[in-house]
Amino acid sequence: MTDLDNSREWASQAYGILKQRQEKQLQEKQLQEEQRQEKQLQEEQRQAEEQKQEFPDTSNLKNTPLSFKNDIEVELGEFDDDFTWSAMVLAAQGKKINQISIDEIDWLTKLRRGLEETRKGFVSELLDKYGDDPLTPESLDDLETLLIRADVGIDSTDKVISSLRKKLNEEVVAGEEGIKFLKEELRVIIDKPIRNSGTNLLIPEKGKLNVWLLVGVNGVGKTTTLGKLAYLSSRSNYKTLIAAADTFRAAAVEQLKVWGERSNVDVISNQSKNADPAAVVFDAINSAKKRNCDLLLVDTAGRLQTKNNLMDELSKIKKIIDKKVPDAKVESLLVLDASQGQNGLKQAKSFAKSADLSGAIITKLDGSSRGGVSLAVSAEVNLPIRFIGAGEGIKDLRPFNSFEFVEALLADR
Ligand SMILES: Nc1nc2c(ncn2[C@@H]2O[C@H](COP(=O)(O)OP(=O)(O)OP(=O)(O)O)[C@@H](O)[C@H]2O)c(=O)[nH]1
Ligand SMILES: [Mg+2]
Repeated sequence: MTDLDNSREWASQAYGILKQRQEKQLQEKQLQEEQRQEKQLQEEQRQAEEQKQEFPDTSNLKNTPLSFKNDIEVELGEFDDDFTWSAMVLAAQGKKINQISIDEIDWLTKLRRGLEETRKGFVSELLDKYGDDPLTPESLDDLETLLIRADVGIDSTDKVISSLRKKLNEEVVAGEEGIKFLKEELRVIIDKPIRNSGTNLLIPEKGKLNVWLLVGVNGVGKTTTLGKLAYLSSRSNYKTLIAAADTFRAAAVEQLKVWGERSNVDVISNQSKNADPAAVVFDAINSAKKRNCDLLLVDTAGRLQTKNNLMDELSKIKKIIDKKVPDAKVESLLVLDASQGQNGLKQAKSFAKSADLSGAIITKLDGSSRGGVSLAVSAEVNLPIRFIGAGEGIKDLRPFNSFEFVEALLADR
């Protein structure tokens, strides 16, 4: 492991490598574009020759995949504080300079900025206030306030603060050391359900159909998250299919089709009004089997846990999957909106009771002041967090990494 504070040099080298790599890619792209244009010109000239007197047929222009124009590669920004911090976090995880990508830097930058509201500069305030002075019971109170304010939850906060108090009783703890200790304690809490699940990273299992159901109450970001997951999985070469099983909301299918187009993934739907969600899943499984798919992503309607019929709907979907593909690897992922804080935690608890959940996805970590709810979900609902979302763009979702999350949550700048 590289010391976070001694990694500026590392970051500077990484920046140089990434910049070179990006310039090379740009040159290659330009060359490809020139070749493409030249070919197109030749083809147009050939066609013009052939159709001299004919009226031009423009019908095929409709199919130009304009949506791919949105898929612009991330640009490497300035070598600034964001870059340095992101590179340092990657270095601290033992990543080699030539292993890192612009996407990773961009994501970490977004995550740290997204959690800014949660952090509210408190850590730097704390460090400014106490500097390297030993932590006092008073500073512990400040820390406690931060954690509660960030919706970390009473249980986890108590646990962390009492460990720190214990340490304080035994030895002198400087401000920075206290933060380091705090980070470690938070990681232990968040990693526990992940370790218990036996799977560090949720990825589709090869050789069988994986079915991931996205469930959660209205508006938490299920459909958006599914769109981002489709992109992530198809880009990672998993054969992916989408089932539009939210048949309650008229616009849901259209919304999914847009996401499907962006990631080049097909959407199985039934446009008729009040179609049975389980029937859509039935059709989607048939298509997935025929196409030998690795992953079927199922979008479901916003379910209110108080409406039992909606929960019944979910178990009906599960029964269909069990019956049609008994050896499928099924994941029920609860999508939670971080900005809902303790409310989200309540939803998680009640879903966990009625739906057989296997993991959680936390969305809208950008611009929320309650990102700490992720810790409460781990500690109080015992759900492994599998992905986190911090933005509305297609690349704004990443597999969950507790080290990066805690570093961003308690970053001191
Ligand atoms: N800022 C931000 N907005 C998000 C994020 N994820 C989703 N959203 C926005 O949240 C809103 C609701 O997202 P949807 O994906 O439609 O939510 P849903 O859970 O499918 O909603 P229903 O289908 O109505 O239950 C949209 O405006 C999304 O763009 C995120 O990570 N960050
Ligand atoms: Mg939706």
